[in-house]
Amino acid sequence: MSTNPVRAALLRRQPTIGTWIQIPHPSVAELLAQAGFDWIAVDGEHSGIVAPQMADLFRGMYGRGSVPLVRVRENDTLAIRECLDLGAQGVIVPLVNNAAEARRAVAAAKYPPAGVRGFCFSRMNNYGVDFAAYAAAANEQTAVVVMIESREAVEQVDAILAVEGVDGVFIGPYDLSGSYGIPGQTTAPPLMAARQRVLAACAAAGKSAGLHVVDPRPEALQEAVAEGFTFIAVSADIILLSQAARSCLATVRQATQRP
Ligand code: 3PY
Ligand code: MG
Repeated sequence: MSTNPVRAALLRRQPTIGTWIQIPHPSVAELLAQAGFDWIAVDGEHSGIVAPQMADLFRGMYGRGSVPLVRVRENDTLAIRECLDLGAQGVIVPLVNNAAEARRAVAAAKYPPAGVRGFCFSRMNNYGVDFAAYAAAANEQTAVVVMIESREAVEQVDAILAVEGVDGVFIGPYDLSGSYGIPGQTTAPPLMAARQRVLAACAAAGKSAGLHVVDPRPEALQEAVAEGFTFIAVSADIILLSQAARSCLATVRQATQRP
């Protein structure tokens, strides 16, 4: 198993820039990997993408330099194991509220004795050809990032970060805004205060802070970097496509309406 540069960067609090896939076609993975993202997360929670499609998306990234990650369907041992067996080099686990839930996520991603991941022959170890090498390296090379998406998670962030094997936390701004009773108001003062709380906890724990910048306005991306986030997800395939299409169309419509 090759070294996972994303996990190495997480542990050193160095920046990595990723993006998000919700469209289950390998061309999307090829296009985004070619664009040069450090990592690409396949969204298993909100897209309907299923396991065989994930494997094809990883194949699209293969050889193009982007590390394949998955935002797993839920904090569940089978959901996490399945994605790793298909070749994900790390998991982003949604809706982790406290240390016990963080420990459950880490355990699912690590082989015994550190965790409860089951051994098998599958895509991640070249169908068993590289069984021994993968089994020896996987716990060190597999990234585990847990999502902070609730008020409870913000309050418990120090305990979550103290869990061994949590390489970083990643704020889901929309669920977080919903948890504060202001869905969609992702930059309202309580949300910005929550971000600062999470950033300070990460600095104290020496672990990485991540943010999904869903609407990729340049100012929002610059602000995320300036605040201190290092694990940054830039938008998602559906949004990048939608925004580019609307923007080009608006330009042409405007041009064609000139007298
Ligand atoms: C959220 O904003 O809740 C997310 O999960 C973004 O990935
Ligand atoms: Mg969410």
